Amino acid sequence: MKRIVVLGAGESGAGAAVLAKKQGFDVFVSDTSKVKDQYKKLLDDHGIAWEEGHHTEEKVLSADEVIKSPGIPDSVPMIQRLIQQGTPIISEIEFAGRYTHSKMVCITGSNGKTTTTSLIYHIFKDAGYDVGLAGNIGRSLALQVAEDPHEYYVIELSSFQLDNMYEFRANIAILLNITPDHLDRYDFKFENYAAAKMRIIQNQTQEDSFIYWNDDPVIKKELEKYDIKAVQYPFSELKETGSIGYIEEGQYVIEKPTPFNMEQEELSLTGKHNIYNSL
Ligand code: UMA
Repeated sequence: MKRIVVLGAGESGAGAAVLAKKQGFDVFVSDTSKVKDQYKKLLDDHGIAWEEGHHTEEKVLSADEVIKSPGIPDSVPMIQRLIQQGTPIISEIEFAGRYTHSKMVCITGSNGKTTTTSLIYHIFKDAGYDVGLAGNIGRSLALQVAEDPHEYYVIELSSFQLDNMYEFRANIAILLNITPDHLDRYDFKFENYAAAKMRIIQNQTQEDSFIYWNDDPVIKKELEKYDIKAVQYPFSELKETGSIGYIEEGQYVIEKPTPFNMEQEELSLTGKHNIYNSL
């Protein structure tokens, strides 16, 4: 039986472990700190073996595949050992993506992603769609795929989650902005962090959509490096060449794929940043 080791027993790790168990893997969870009671209970309820306070080397290094919580940096010795011995390391989102055919709406960016994720989820929910809210916003995608599946997921993705994503495909990818953040996890190189953010479009096909802020100089520069397959929907505050979403005469205007207008005043979110988030 394939052995999956989950490192970190928080929201991300505990959810990944439940899904792995349901899929019939030999699962072991390890956390260097004390595990919160709610996650201990979740793991125990599913008969999943776990440890706290340390990572037992032989139990971790015997994994066929490791699911790493986003809060664990690559620099920790156990991760370095796993990399050295060639054990594949993936994120919980990558793992969850293998066991669902649901449509994925994924939001990343340095700022505004929680607001935008919440707003999209709210719109889907109000429109009557079967939708789950997941990711960096604080809810495990894997746990929902295992126990409470939905037709659509609206997922906030941090750069840490994107780092260990390889095959996962975002049907709709939204990139709000890229400004320096978490650089300690990226060798203090901004380009490494920007590259992590751009992973949101990897694996997108012509059937997918890519929505991004047209006026972000960093995104603009990054876009030149990629062969983008998805249909692109750039937005900007004001109407400009290329943008399909903008503000004009006090209205939100969306040109494509379905023309849509809305009075700016009708939206309860105010402030400049929320113009971008709303677009
Ligand atoms: N740990 C080890 N070994 C180590 C180091 C840490 O076992 O060497 C353990 C810690 O003791 C801890 C766990 O690993 O118990 C770390 O887990 P985690 O921090 O990834 O915690 P989770 O509760 O699983 O939360 C994670 C995200 N945390 C981070 O990215 C730091 C949550 O985002 C996210 O909501 C959750 O998964 C579900 O997807 C939080 C966050 O701060 C909100 N995100 C950052 C941000 O928004 O700026 C990126």
